[in-house]
Amino acid sequence: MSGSKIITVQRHIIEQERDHPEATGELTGLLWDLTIAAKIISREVNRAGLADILGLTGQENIHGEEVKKLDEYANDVIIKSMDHGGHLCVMASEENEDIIPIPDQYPKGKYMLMFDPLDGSSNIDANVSVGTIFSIYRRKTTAGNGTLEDCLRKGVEQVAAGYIVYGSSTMLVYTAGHGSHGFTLDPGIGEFLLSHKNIQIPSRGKIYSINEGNTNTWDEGTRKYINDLKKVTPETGQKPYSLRYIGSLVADFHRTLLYGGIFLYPADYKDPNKPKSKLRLLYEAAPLAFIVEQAGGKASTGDTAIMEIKAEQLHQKTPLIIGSKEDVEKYEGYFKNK
Ligand code: AHM
Ligand code: MG
Repeated sequence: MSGSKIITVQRHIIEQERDHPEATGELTGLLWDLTIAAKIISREVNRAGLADILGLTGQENIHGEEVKKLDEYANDVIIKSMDHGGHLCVMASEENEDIIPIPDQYPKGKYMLMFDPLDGSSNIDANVSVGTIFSIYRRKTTAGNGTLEDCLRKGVEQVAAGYIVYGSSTMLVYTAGHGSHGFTLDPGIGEFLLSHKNIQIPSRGKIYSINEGNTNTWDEGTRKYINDLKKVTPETGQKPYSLRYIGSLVADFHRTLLYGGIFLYPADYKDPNKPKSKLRLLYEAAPLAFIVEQAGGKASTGDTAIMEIKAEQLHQKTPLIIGSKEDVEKYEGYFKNK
């Protein structure tokens, strides 16, 4: 490979900003700091077994779930990597109940960062891929510390979003609103190198991804949709879809983005008057929705575009149906007619 073909993530971010003269370079700095945090987390995830860092801390996070040591570690790494750069005015993490202020001694910037430090962490002990998801907005307030109001936003207002999947290799996928691009970490040189330029999700896939153990809690539309995916229709030549479900959102989403198809985490209708969702709007659904839309796909609750939902609470949850455009649209048809 010739040297000129090697595009590091920082070169890519800088070149994207250069194409937009209004850019100040601050976003470049912010994303750069994030890639350092990602490399540190990647190193730790990869040697988790060796470092004997696995296991529960015994504490519960604000959602009442047991927290693994690596979750805390990843959360700390991101907060400490991002709090002093002068780019941010506030942060919010899936692991912290309240917003995370920028310490007094550091300058405050015009962006805010929301993140899920280590999603899918219940899989870590089985060596299954986990991931970090992030989302960046421009602040609404004008100076000083950012506020909760700055964080309660609509997905369409995102400036950038991305995820890092710690898998057979570590990959970073991000968008700043000009396509979704993927980078693979070369451990030899410690750099993320452009490997998936301008990702385009197939308009229709052959794979569905859902926790099918929850069938009895789904709405009728979802049940019928999933059932129909398994049907063979010789007239149309449709073969049954294949099921793939890792149970690690970033890994399931990454496969869906590259191969096409649909990932679903619908609401639980055990109590039909109080449907319950699992995934978080600000840390999980909205950033992945931004990435999938930039790749030509779609993200929906079944009747509303994820990107159009304004968060009312920091830890708000939402159904998430995401993937190939035609697959998601077909699902919406079933959901609305249930
Ligand atoms: P987490 O943020 O506590 O790790 O939970 C989110 C995870 C996602 O990674 C995954 O898509 C989902 O939970 C799996 O849930 P389930 O085990 O109910 O299928
Ligand atoms: Mg999560």
